[in-house]
Amino acid sequence: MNKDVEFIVENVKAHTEWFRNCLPMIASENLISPVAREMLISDFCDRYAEGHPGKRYYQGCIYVDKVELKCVELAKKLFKCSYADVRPISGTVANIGVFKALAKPGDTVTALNTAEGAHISHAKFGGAGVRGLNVVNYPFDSKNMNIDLDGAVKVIKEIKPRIALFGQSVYLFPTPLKEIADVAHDAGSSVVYDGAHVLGLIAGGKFQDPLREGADVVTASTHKTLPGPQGGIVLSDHKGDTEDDKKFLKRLDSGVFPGVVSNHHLHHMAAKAVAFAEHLEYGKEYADQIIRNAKALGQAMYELGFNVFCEHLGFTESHQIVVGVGDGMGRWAAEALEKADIIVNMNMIPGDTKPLNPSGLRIGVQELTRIGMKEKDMKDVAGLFKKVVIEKIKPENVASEVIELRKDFNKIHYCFKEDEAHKYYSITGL
Ligand code: DSN
Repeated sequence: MNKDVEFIVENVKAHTEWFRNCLPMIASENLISPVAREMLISDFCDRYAEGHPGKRYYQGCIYVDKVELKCVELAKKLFKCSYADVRPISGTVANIGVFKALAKPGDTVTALNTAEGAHISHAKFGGAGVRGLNVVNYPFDSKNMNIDLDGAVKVIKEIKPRIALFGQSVYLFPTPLKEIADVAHDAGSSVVYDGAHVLGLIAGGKFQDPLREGADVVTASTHKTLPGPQGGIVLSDHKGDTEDDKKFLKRLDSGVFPGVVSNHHLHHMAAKAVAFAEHLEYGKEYADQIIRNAKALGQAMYELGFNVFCEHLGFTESHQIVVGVGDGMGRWAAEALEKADIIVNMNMIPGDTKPLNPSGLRIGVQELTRIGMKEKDMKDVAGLFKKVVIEKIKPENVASEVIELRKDFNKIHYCFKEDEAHKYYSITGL
């Protein structure tokens, strides 16, 4: 190896060792299972397979096709729908593909503002802008940390957007989708729900079910509460049973390929298939424990004096809680916690205007749940947050307590071969 390669390997190893000993609480991350990880390092990672199984532009796809057909079948089963495209390589790519399918440059999409929880791909400066779309924001109810229902209905009736887009990255409570979808359809809009953060909760039957509540399309990434590989997905329950509906599905299909991917990432596709199969088996139990843990962490931090949002609503119905840490103090808190080996992200909260100097933290418990933590452990975690953020104990001194707590959690749960995670110790953060 030369010096550059040694440098890269050393740093990946150092990162892995760090994450084996820390509390990873970024709400958009998770650990894939041992079998899914094996798929990522398989020969699939070296190959090409544009198009669909049986209609490829390349030879050599005999086994790839079998896996991809299984992946689509599992996705349809898991999400109870008739259409699944497993090729998008990220949630943002899935969104841009759907924007391409359902809107033209110059059209308008309605969505929440990023400062109030929307993903950057919903914004003019992100994916929506890439497709040349104008974005009009729904009003936000910051007391209840949710879309303002009456305000959103008014905006949709007035604007008649090509796409009424929903779903959030700061996402505590289900969107009142049932109440809005009919209005959007009457306005001639397609209803698109970005379920990236809550996909595993939806599949586990513990959050809202957007395809049953009026969404024409669900887009998502596949690696947050759904603990799959980094990647994206497009889902719909449109059946293609009329000529117009057939055209709708054809547009969705070509929005993804050739719209936004040429070769999809076959190793990620195989790992998605494993994650879907495992979630069919364990998803209900996993989603249930995630939400219990998030509520327990909210309660424990609240009792320790933190400004945990939405106490009046039980803090959360998802994997996240949001905590206000004082005007412009989000960066300080996140950096101090990092020094204590507690990994979270600073986040804007309603009223903030500076993304790099916000006043809140977004905290996710899906990965701690994945390594086996339960409600009682959330109390310990809350205590560590208090030491760093409220008592302002030197974070480096708290780190040893984090390592001590983490010591008992070194398995990946809610998947097959959970006892074989040790085989991957050199390449996983476990
Ligand atoms: N920006 C990511 C998040 O953390 O929510 C999702 O892509």
